[in-house]
Amino acid sequence: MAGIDSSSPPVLFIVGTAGAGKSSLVTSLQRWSRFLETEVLAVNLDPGAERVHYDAEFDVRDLISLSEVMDEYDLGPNGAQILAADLVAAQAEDVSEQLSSLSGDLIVIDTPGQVELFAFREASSHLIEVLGKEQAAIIYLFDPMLSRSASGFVSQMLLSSIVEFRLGLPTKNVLSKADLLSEEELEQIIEWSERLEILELALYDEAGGQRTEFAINQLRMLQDFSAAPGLVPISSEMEEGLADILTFAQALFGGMADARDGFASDIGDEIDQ
Ligand SMILES: Nc1nc2c(ncn2[C@@H]2O[C@H](COP(=O)(O)OP(=O)(O)O)[C@@H](O)[C@H]2O)c(=O)[nH]1
Ligand SMILES: [Mg+2]
Repeated sequence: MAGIDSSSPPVLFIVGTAGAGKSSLVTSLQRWSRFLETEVLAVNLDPGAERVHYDAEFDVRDLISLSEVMDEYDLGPNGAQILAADLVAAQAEDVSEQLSSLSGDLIVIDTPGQVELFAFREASSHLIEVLGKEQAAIIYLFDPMLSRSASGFVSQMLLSSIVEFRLGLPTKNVLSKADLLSEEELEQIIEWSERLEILELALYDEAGGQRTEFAINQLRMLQDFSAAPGLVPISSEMEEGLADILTFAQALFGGMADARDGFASDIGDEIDQ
């Protein structure tokens, strides 16, 4: 099979709900890394993207055009997105062959607008399988506005865990567009991510006992499994927190260019258990 061999760059899938800032993060990671000695290659797997602002080494829109899918199969935009995701998967071998010919330090992959198109279609698991699970991880973006309420925050923790479980890849949660939050809001959200008992109190105030108990019990269990706990604030706009994403990748894959061959991740092992 045409899987990425061990000399190919590791892969970060950028995942999150619609408008969470995925495409912007790919753009700013690429722009920012140009000032470092790290070559970040961008890949677009969103057939529905109107336009992207990064230089894509590979762009799925070269294979599949959403408007053509709509015309050919007589579908509206939603149906066409779903079919397009499946059409991409049918070409997973081709896609992975093209990606495996890339050389650089890190591949960052922009995923379709709606998280379920990436996480819940058979397509993506197949693509990840073909690309090679050993060298891949997820950056999961939290929406800043939704994160301001305890229930919104908890919902995203649960959703991120579901995506992690579903795709079976180590996952790092990041708080997207942190520049849109006040200092107090930011502090509170970070505290929630670090101290479950504080989050529990806030959720209790907002949602009452029964819902809180349900959610907190789930989170407690999930936390025991989390490979990379905590939440890192980032801003693509201000180019803040991007180093933390590279640090996560480095911890996981070894020192990128040099130590990549030594990657036999503890984190990956934990997830497999
Ligand atoms: N203030 C601010 N806006 C952002 C940031 N990142 C993305 N956005 C905006 O959020 C909107 C959605 O971003 P996009 O990257 O297209 O989201 P996607 O659907 O997840 O790919 C756009 O209007 C972006 O300009 C950020 O770090 N700060
Ligand atoms: Mg996008």
